[in-house]
Amino acid sequence: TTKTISSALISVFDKQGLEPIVRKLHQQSVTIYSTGGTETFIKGLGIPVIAIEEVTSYPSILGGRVKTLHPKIFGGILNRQDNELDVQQMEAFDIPQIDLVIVDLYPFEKTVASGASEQDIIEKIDIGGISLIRAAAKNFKDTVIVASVEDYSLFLETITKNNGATTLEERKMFATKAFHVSSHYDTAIFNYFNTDATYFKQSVSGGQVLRYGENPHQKGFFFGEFDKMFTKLHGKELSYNNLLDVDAAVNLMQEFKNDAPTFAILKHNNACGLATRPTVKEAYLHALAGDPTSAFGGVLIANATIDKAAAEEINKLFCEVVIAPGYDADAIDILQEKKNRILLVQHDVELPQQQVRTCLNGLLVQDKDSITDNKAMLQTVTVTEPTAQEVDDMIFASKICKHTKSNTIVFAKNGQLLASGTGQTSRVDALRQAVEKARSFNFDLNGAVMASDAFFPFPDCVELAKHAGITAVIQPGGSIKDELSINYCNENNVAMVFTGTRHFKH
Ligand code: 93A
Repeated sequence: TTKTISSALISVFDKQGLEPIVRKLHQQSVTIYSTGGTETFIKGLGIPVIAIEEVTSYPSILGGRVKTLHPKIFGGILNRQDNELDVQQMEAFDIPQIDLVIVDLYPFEKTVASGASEQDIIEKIDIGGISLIRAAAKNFKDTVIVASVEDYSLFLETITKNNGATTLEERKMFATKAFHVSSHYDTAIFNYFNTDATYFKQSVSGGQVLRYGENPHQKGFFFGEFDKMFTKLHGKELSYNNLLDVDAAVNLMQEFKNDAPTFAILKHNNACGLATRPTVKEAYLHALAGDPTSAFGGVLIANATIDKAAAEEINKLFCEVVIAPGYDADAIDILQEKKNRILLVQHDVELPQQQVRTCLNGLLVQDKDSITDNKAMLQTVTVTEPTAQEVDDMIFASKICKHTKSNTIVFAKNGQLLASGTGQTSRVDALRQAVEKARSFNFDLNGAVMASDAFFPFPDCVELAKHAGITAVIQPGGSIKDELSINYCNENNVAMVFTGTRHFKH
């Protein structure tokens, strides 16, 4: 699988950096074929080079639009050396073998960025070069492709190390890089053409044009297979914000999948109500009680079939979306009464295990936070032990915490979210917000538990919590000042457990 390079086709727009490669190839007695400008450049170095026109017996025509696009060139690149018929045809048609292709494409993006005219930009759509790249990359078993100036030094290193040869592995690696170049190039061309959303709609398979983005002045698109995850029974088209809430809701409810009937209400991607109860109706009512003000216009999700009794209650609320694994027929009748309300049946589909978002001029990719806090991982760090009910509530609260924007503090009691502080710049602010909210809805926090998505840097949080009535606290631990929070809890008969796992969500 190691192949020595005997011949090369070089066609580059930017001649910079080419000299050492050409010299190296010449040193290794490689036959070099080349196009117009590149040929002149190589000749200028005093190195023998064969003009492409000599191979094709055809001049470069149409102002250079057609120069390498010829069966003798593509035959030389694409032939399979282990295929008898290919070998025969190479001979019959007098096609020269081409072992190496070096291409640097017309600078399409640069030309667009320079504000050039449409005509100039169109001329910079490289056809022959991109075809050479694709052909050589496709035939990586026999051919080496260097598709970018950026790979010159790697290529030089490779052939120097191997004394003019390449391994199959190396050729495949160069092919992979080449397809990256070609796909990026075509994407740039597509983006240049794709100036209006109507065209986008017709041309991008799987891309769904949304009415707008997060705000009416922003365009928005969804790429995904929504219908694989949900059956939409009723309602208007989902908006960008609906989709974000549905995503948050589905991920949150995943945590309660195997629990008793659980109902959550979300606003701006955070749970404002969540409860576990023996029936869906009760779960809904206790979720609603968590924050009936925020629930208005919310996204609702249940982990169990919505029956008529639950539907009758839900119907009293103005809400955007209802998600459940199923609905009783009479429940659907009720929930369909509001024309716009979106009803989704959620199918049991695995979600991706990685998350992607734009960052600066690139992307951030990470594994999903797949750790769900459970009883086995709790380590009691106080003299006071939490009660069995507190342990249940702490796990419950911590699961909500994980799906709420940081900094987060969650209060819960008897399988009900009482209040949370969400997306605050300080933990103590999140806590104050949660206390304030709980009080405004007349919740008695005595005997409630507190969950925190990250450790307490100071003991002020446990102090405030204690004063509010909290009797047990769950948090990751790991602050250098943990001891201060632990001491305070010990002096004030508050139980505290560490999970060892932080759950930031930004
Ligand atoms: O106009 S093209 O699309 N037609 C072709 O047949 C062709 N073959 C190579 N452009 C073509 N190329 C491109 O020419 C290469 O990708 C490279 O960017 C450039 C090198 O031209 P020259 O060697 O004349 O400077």
